[in-house]
Amino acid sequence: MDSSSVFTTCPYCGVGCGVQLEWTTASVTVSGLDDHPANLGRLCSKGTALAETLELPDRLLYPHVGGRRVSWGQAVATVAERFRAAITRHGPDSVAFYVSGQLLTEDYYVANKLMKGFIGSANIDTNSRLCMSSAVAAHKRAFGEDLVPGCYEDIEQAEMVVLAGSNTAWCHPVLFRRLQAARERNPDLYVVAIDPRRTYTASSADLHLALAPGSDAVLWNGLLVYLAEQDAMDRDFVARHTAGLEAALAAARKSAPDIDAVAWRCELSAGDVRRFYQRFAATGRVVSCYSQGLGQSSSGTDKINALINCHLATGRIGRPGATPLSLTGQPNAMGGREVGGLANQLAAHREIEDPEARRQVQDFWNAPAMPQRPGLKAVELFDAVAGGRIKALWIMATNPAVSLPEAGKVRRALRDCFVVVSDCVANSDTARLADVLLPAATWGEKDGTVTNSVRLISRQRPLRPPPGEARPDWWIVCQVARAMGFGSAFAYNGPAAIFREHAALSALNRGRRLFDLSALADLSDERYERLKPLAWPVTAENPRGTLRLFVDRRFPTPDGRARFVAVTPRPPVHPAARSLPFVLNSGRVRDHWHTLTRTGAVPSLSGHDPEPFVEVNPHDAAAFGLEDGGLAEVAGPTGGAIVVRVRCSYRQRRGSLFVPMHWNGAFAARAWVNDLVPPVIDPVSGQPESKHAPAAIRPFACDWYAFVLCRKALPAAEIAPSYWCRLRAAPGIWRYELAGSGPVPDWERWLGEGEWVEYRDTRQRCYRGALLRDNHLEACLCLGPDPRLPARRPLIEWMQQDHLDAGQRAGIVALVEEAGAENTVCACFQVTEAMVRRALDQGAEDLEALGRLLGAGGKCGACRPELEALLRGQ
Ligand SMILES: Nc1nc2c(c(=O)[nH]1)N[C@H]1C(S)=C(S)[C@@H](COP(=O)(O)OP(=O)(O)OC[C@H]3O[C@@H](n4cnc5c(=O)[nH]c(N)nc54)[C@H](O)[C@@H]3O)O[C@H]1N2
Ligand SMILES: Nc1nc2c(c(=O)[nH]1)N[C@H]1C(S)=C(S)[C@@H](COP(=O)(O)OP(=O)(O)OC[C@H]3O[C@@H](n4cnc5c(=O)[nH]c(N)nc54)[C@H](O)[C@@H]3O)O[C@H]1N2
Ligand code: SF4
Ligand SMILES: [Mo]
Repeated sequence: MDSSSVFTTCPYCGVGCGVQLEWTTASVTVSGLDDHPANLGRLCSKGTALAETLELPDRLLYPHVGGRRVSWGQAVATVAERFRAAITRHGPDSVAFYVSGQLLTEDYYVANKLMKGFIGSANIDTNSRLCMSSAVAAHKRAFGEDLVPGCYEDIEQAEMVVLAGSNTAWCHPVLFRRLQAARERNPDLYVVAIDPRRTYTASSADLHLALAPGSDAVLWNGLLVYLAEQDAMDRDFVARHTAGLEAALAAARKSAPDIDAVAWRCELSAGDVRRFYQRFAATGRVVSCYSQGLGQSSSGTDKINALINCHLATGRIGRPGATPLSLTGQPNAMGGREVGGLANQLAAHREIEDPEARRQVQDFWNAPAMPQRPGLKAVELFDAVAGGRIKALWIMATNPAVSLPEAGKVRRALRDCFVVVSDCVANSDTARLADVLLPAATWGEKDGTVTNSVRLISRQRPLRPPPGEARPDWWIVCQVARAMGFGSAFAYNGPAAIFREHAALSALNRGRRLFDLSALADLSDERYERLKPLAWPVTAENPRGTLRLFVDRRFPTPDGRARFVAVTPRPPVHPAARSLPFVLNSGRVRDHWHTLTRTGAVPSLSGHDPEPFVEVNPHDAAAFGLEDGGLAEVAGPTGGAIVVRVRCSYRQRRGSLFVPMHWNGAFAARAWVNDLVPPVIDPVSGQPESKHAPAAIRPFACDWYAFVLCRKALPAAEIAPSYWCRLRAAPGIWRYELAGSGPVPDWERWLGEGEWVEYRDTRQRCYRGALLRDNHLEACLCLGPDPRLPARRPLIEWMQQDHLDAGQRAGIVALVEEAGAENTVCACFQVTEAMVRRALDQGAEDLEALGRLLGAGGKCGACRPELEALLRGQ
């Protein structure tokens, strides 16, 4: 049997783990790369399941125009023609690209070059606007450039780690495992989590500050005041290497004069606030990590600067174990920032507004045009699409019909614009609205580089050629550029050539900016192929890269000093109000990735959170007549409403709701959380306030509730228009959860003919049916008048068997056992919560025992925080 292996990088989060793929003609195995500096051999549940994403069921294989399959030549000509026509009639600003932090750096580089240098507009923005733009803006204000100073080793060397607005255990799991391992080695390492929800990250911390949503700036301002008052600042560092402390301190004093005021405004106990401040003041090596709980806010930039202020005040930057640390979301959000793929950047960390930068980049590209001013940022861009000002839009590797605020309006706007979509799946909510669909290669097929949270550039390498006529994104962009008449500037023979040009452009930064890859500008194809992970800057002086920035205490500002920013905290734009009494928060679950196009196809990842849900505090649930496991309608301020499953949990604050961002029209009836999020943005960064919308909730009662397990896809929207959702229960097996009012569906019509084994209890209005062919379970369904239905798991297992024995045959319809705690906790070994509880009842006392009995937690370890909580009886 032939076997081969390749070293590549995980396509999910910004931790940027190195992955080894080994394959034979029969199978592919995935493991963590031991010598990759990001993960040192570890992978989380999503990384571990990567082999299962190699066959995406809804893969887009061929170019389409107007719904019809066409050749690449025709598709490219159509795109070039429509873009050119719009530019000729309405000018370059009538077209736009909306791209993604999931493109590779080489893809991103050519897209940015085409839009800015050749079309001559800055209308190229990206989903990183929804994600990293407040961090970018805060870095620029504080350091003079978008720089993440630290490295992952800092977390291991710290004595205190603050996780601010970050659900690290689920969203950066391998980094979290590194932190937990460091805590095992050093029991004095103190962890503080700041999150209104008691996430598993928070419950694993030494101190959890469950602050009032949106109140972070007050907390950090209060810390700055405390540091000043306790004389805990590094006066020498402040005097020699910073500017602006007085103004920042004055603003902080106004909003957060003392601990009691902070406690009151943040709805925390004064004791907890004091504990946090005392620790911070007394600990030399502190790393403060931040993510979307700070960034996705109408004052996200200020919140991040308020945090950075405290590091500047104590000189805790550029030193081992002491740094602010932005945790990047997507695998290559950082690479996109390097190439300048945002509407307010030019290229290579240079600014559009700077005439010298414009001239230099134009000369370097030998470009015919150059934008003179910034372009439209994501939310404004889609406003311009809705208003008819954008005539042609090209969307690459992102799903804005789901992920942008006021997503219903985005979907309507896309219907009226000429829309090109490059994607690897055919049925995303955005792809379904495209005029031209371009099949993109994806992970496992793509060749190029990505940069993780800590500036570490790693290679993505292909394991096989793309299927059908799918092509890499850089190739697609270059084809269109050529068809538009810009051939000579886009005549690359592969990603290595693009990377060299990107590195050569960055060399113009020498002496001005820290982003500099000049030592890689002459990288041969062969060395590019073998490139090992390394962190920029990569220069003649530091040819192996640079782990930590600001070691010399110099910042890339005109006077070399870092800047304090005076922050006056602002509350969220739309507070909860009488008609919308809840604060709606949104974010991620452990095993899913964004809009489900990849992980929604993977059975082992779908069992952890099988359905769209709203997490509610049990007191609120009781007050609003909501039942755990029932359905609820959640409504937002823009008229949108969704229907999702109720999950009662004390992890949720009273007055707050949490809905995951993942579910959408391709997987559920009405579960777009962004239909409830108004398009409110941070005035500095343009990042939306995705974590805060006012909302109302009420029970959504149905006459019947059902689940169906079957082998073919069902037209669920026709069967149960008010509530349906689909997921992969096992390879080749779909699970549908459905509910409706009025007459129950005619199942035979939908599921087909065969031997139906049935059980009816007309008094209880219960129905169980199983469709057998040759004693092989084809489909089964359970229906009843209330949401509590029998367990799905035994049926899923029986469906995977070739034949049923007599006991199982009888068992199908007699299933009465109620589904309890059926969701998986451990994805690697498919261990459910119920199985863990049974093991605990049988005397398992610690993680080792659970591992021995069930395997749980023994492989990737992403479920350990949940297992630990169950062990603690939570
Ligand atoms: N499993 C998984 N991992 C992922 C992703 C994924 O889709 N799935 N996506 C990746 C991407 S692109 C990103 S950007 C990152 C995001 O990573 P994170 O930012 O860690 O994840 P989120 O769930 O978006 O939000 C983090 C937390 O912010 C909290 N929060 C809400 N409001 C506030 C507030 O006012 N103050 C504070 N302090 N906290 C608040 C929420 O309760 C939530 O627990 O995850 C990356 N990793
Ligand atoms: N309410 C709310 N909204 C949010 C957030 C939130 O926390 N709350 N988080 C925001 C954040 S931080 C982010 S990052 C966004 C993410 O939101 P999106 O970017 O919209 O989500 P994805 O599902 O990652 O979309 C990626 C698309 O690219 C496709 N794709 C995968 N690989 C390739 C490839 O190689 N080439 C091409 N051309 N296509 C490919 C996938 O099939 C998918 O359709 O959502 C944002 N929206
Ligand atoms: S932590 Fe998980 S999802 Fe993130 S890069 Fe590593 S393996 Fe991939
Ligand atoms: Mo993100």
